[in-house]
Amino acid sequence: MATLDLFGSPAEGARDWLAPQAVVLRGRALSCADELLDAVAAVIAQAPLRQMVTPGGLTIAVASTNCGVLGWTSDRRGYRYSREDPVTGRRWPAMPACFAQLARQAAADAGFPGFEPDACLVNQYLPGTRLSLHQDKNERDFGAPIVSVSLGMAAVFLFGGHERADRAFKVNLHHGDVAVWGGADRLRYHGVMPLEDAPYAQLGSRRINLTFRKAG
Ligand code: MD3
Ligand code: FE
Repeated sequence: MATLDLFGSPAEGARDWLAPQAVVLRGRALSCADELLDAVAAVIAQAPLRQMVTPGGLTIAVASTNCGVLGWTSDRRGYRYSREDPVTGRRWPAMPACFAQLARQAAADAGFPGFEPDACLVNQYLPGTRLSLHQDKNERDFGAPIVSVSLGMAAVFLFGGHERADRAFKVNLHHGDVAVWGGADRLRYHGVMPLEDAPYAQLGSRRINLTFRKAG
């Protein structure tokens, strides 16, 4: 397997193209990371992190919540986007302004102007948590890109092809990195290797990933 960035944090400002329409903007969120983390805490206070269940009845290792008009949920009835948080019965917390601004600007930097996300999935990984290879296909319109922001502990991301069996390559994602992918690369398989425990300053032994989508 080819590996991008084997050694430590890459240079802030670097752009690592994984495919023609998939790029990692290194350190793109660093200048607003403290504000993002405060906003994450406020979202979690209103809509707690929870481990969802797959339609097949398996508990998902990643703990999740959402903000924005639409939130991604999974239960025995299936995967879907909903306006209400099934745990609280209320609407998901509003998307913080700093989230929307970063997602919009990062998408534009990567060649996707006009991205207006209506959904932000907040995923928490603890040491040992992994996310198996999957495609993101619960959204209505695959024309919009997806923007993902990594905070806290580093992770090894798996970037695959359009078939589950296609060879995946590894990409290290660090605190502050922002990944954007769309167009022909929107439906690639991807996942996250089991997280290693290397506590990160402000977050301790946690990784938080924000995934911005146009879902509705
Ligand atoms: C896909 N989350 O919630 S996003 C998910 O780190 C999800 O929490 C992961 O997959 C996470 O559905 C990964 C990061 C990402 C980055 C680049 C990609 C996904 C990508 C490029 C192509 C396809
Ligand atoms: Fe995904």
